[in-house]
Amino acid sequence: MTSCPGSFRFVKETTPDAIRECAIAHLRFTLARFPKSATPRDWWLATSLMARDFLVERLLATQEAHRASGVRRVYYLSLEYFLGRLLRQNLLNLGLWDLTSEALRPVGVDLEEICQEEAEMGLGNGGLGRLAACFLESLATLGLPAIGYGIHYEFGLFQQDFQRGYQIERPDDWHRFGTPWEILHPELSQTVHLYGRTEHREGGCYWTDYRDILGLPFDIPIVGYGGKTVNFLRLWSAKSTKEFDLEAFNRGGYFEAVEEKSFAESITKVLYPNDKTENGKALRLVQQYFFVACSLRDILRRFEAEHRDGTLLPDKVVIHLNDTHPALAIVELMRILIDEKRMAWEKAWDWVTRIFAYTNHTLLPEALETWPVPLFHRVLPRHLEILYEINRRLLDTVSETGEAADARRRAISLFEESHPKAVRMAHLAVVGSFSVNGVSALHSELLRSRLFPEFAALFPGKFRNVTNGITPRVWLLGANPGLASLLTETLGEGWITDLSRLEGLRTFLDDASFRERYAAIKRANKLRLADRLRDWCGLDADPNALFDVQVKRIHEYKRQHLNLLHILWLYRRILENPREEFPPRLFLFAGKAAPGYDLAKCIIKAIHAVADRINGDPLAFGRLQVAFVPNYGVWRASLIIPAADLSEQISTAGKEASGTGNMKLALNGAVTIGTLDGANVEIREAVGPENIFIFGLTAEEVADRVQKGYNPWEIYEADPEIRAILDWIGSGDLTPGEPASVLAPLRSSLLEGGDPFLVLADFAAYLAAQRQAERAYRDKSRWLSMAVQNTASVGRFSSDRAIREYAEGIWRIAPAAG
Ligand code: 26Q
Repeated sequence: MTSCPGSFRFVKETTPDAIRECAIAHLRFTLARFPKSATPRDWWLATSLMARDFLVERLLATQEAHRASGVRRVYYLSLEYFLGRLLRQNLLNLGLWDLTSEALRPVGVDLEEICQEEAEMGLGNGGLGRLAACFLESLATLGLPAIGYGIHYEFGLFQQDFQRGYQIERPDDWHRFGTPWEILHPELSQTVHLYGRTEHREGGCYWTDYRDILGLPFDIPIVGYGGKTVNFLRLWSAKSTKEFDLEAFNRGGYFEAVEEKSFAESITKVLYPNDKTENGKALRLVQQYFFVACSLRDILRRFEAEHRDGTLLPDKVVIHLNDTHPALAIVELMRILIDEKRMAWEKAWDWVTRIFAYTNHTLLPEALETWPVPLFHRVLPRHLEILYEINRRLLDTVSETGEAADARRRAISLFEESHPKAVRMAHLAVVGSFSVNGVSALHSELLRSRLFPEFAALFPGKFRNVTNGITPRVWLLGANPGLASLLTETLGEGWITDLSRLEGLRTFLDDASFRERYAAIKRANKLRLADRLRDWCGLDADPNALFDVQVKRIHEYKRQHLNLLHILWLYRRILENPREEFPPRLFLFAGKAAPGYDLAKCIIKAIHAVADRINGDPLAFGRLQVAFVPNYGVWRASLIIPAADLSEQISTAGKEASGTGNMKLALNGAVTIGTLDGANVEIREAVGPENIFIFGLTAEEVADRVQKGYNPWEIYEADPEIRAILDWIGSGDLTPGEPASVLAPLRSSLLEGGDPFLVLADFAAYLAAQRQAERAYRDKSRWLSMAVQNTASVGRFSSDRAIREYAEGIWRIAPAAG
């Protein structure tokens, strides 16, 4: 690291003394604190500011190099980034972790401990947001020119508490005391329009009577491993253009004057939870447009500053849409090119469809975004006109006449013929992009065959697969330092940036000393987690138990309730046959339920009820434990995942687009029990069928079963074990002191509700797979081999591999100097 001359506040060299001096300078001059009275939080902040000096220095160098060479860049547009805590990861990537740790020791500060002071940046719901964070990290590590755009939510995903086993949501006030990681750039503010009406005159179109909103950008530096490239994530915060409507105020309209400000600031107030009940909400549309409009203006401003020749736009700019959430960008760029740049429709559309690429993250029909046309018309009148024109031209491509042609037009239309009519954002994203990809081989195949068959026929070259990945710097180097050290000692440090090198571990499969160390690391990770579990849920975890882990958002399709039925099956086995021997197990759950998703919340309550019963039953002591870790996020994930033995990936086949938790767990040596869904299919190929427990219906069989009329009652009637378990859940026995009906919705969703996710259909196969896992775990040496095989085989699930595929196959961008 080079020096930063000119001010004593900046680190001059990367020695512990210089680092400590810099942190102390920040303590003094930025925070106005004496070292002797500094709190752990002060030290965290001062250390972060020290790290930030390094980041900023490299940020300026990288950005200047990219600007000067006029590189082609990718702009990643996502409504979500689940970054977690940044101090630890930034220091690791800068190569300063050990030095900083050493630097702070003489002043009595423990670096690991002060890292706990940081609030997580939880600006995401789950997989999609965390994927965006892993992708930004890989882009920087690979030295690729990329800028992320997102929203500076005042409140991230809600904080989760439990009261008597019920989920309680609290606001996530992550920004209350500010954050050292963001750099405000008021000079780069943008103004965007909303509402109003259109006027067509003099051959042009004018959007008038709109309201103005100001977008203020906050930049978060994103450092790649090795500290060379520092890209950034630009997050927009909405503000009123006028602090105060003076005219309204002078008329005596104090509240009207304040209303404007309060409306503007509501736009980026809160991250929407991934929730059916939130679908179609007006403020979410405003949020999406605000975000897209600010980002596009910023992209065009930068392009115009870097290039004199305006026709280079499609050569220098590629914009990636992380799901349909930012797909309004397609219409907004059309509007800018046509109305503001006065370009002809055909040319504008040619440019747009050379600039955008789209990733789909879901096949679930209820998760596909649509907007009611009346709402769309009110918020974005001009954009609706443009949508109609895109659609007219799209439908014209179906040249035939007759009923079949009408059906095809209805199938591809950007408008759903519902009441009221609705805009289909996925269709817009498909027609407006040159590339459409799914996130696992199976998912991409189903996109072509089930979700977009007409488009796949119309644009056969557009559809591709890029299987998701995870960054090894966070999910191995950061989360599992013990295993990371063993890998480095065994293979050298090359694995950190080339995860396929883990294959080299195969040579050590029979090496006694390696095996011993691998096993000892897993045990240490279990002890580390057991320590935390006392705090998080008051559980005294048995470190000798098999740690059986299901950590992810709570959703019916992910089938946490299938896991729960198995737990009750095991518990019944203990009650009926208290002497039977089997390996002790700890079942761990974590994950948030969307606030309006009643059945998901009922599943949480059911898991708590079962946990209370089992953990308090002396008969289960030493054999079964159940815990639900509250408030799952990146940090808790990084403590749970390295301690896991068994990874539950049990979604209904055909429903989970990819999953990324499955990759994190396998990398850390957990064996998967799972369905042939999402990336599990590819994980099986990688680790081999003998190192994974696959069970249940395939996606095709699921579709078949449903099409032939699946009836869960038949299973209930035929299987006394299932009947006993479901009736137990419905009986009220598990929730003493509460109404008997508390868990009834769970039972009835599986029977009267028709069991839409085929939990009962897969139960027998799941039990059989669990028995296999149990047998394998009894043989400690066999299990250890399976765990090592998993770590050795999943290198291809690095986000570096995924990003290379995007960069070469879709974005056509290359590493740049700087
Ligand atoms: C939509 C409308 C209104 C409000 C919220 C939303 C919304 C928000 C977030 C809809 C969906 C999401 C997030 C989806 C998500 O996380 N999908 C997951 O993406 C991962 C990365 O590709 C996959 O691995 C998972 O399989 C997929 O479920």
